[in-house]
Amino acid sequence: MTQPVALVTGITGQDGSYLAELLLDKGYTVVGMHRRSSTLNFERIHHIQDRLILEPGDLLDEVSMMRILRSYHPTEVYNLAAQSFVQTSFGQPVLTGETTALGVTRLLDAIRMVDPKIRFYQASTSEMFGKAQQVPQSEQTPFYPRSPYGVAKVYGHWITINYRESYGMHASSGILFNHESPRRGLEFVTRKVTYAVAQIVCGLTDKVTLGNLDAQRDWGFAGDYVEAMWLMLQQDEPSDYVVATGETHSVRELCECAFGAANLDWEKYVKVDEHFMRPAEVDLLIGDASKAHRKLGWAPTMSFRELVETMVKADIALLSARSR
Ligand code: NDP
Ligand code: GDR
Repeated sequence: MTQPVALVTGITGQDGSYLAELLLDKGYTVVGMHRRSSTLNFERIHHIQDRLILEPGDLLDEVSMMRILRSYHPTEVYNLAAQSFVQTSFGQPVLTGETTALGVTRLLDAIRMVDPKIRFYQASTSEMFGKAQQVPQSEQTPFYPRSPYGVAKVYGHWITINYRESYGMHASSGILFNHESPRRGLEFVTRKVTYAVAQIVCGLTDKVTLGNLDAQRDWGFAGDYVEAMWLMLQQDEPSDYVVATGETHSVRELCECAFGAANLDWEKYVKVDEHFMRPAEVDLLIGDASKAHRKLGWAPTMSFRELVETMVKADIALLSARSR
């Protein structure tokens, strides 16, 4: 039997790296699309780089995606690429729309023209629920996005459904709630906090400045969530699935847990500054993943505490190794 081929956009990101590992383990040939930059940013995939095919391409450039699809004939495409930082989307709303919204149409349309039988995964998000009127949030909860990022993702979600219904494509969306790992970008709040704890432990700083400590999120482990993406594309029928732990914690609890893991009192080190507050906030996210449990047989394996402790340990190890 020939090896299945998967194309992953956003391969250099947190999820791209975990998904690539999972697909390689399952025997796929993995083609990763990365955008050109003056400095290579393959840190997250360095350990598997020689097993991947890396192709330059951009969600802003349909031609590059057509070329990759025509060259490698993937049977599955995972669209993980996006301008994914909510705060940045307020400062760069147009770029966020071009990439995170219209980029999905460019890729879907390239697939439709090259081979509409290709199975497609869209990285949708709990940010689409935004100011949700319902808790917990499920596939039936109406969207009320609160940032240009959230608005762009709602577009990406609906255009995926539209291509499924218009052209019969096997296109699915995972409505994933926040998921984190030691590979999380340093600007996201979990990693910002765990990295700061490590810096404090190593004597490199004595504080971390945050925004809204009251925001509540349903935080899971990225390694668990990429498995749900793969499972969605193995189903006979395409669909949309919420993927979440079903537990919520505030940023304040995150601080307590992360500093506690290093035997530190968070209140001595955490400062608050307006600069990190958002023009419109998403106050409370908690997901109901019962459809994913039932239909995909998916369940998270890592608790909030384990996740935060793992990230703190990894950051302490990282900074200790650097100072040696
Ligand atoms: P990251 O920010 O870590 O990765 C984003 C990836 O997209 C990077 O590889 C980035 O490349 C790439 N990218 C950005 N712009 C373009 C572009 N114009 N063309 C091609 N590639 C581009 O995100 P995550 O891995 O955390 O998330 C993966 C996806 O899942 C994103 O779409 C995100 O919005 C979505 N999501 C994430 C959740 C989470 O909690 N992590 C929850 C729900 C959805 P580069 O490295 O060059 O910047
Ligand atoms: P989010 O993640 O916006 O949920 O989007 P982020 O970690 O940035 O923020 C979570 C919550 O923490 C509050 N917060 C801070 N956030 C950051 N980044 N920095 C701070 O200093 C800070 N202080 C408080 C935020 O206001 C917010 O309420 C992530 C991204 O991965 C999206 O791409 C993805 O779609 C969603 O998760 C699900």
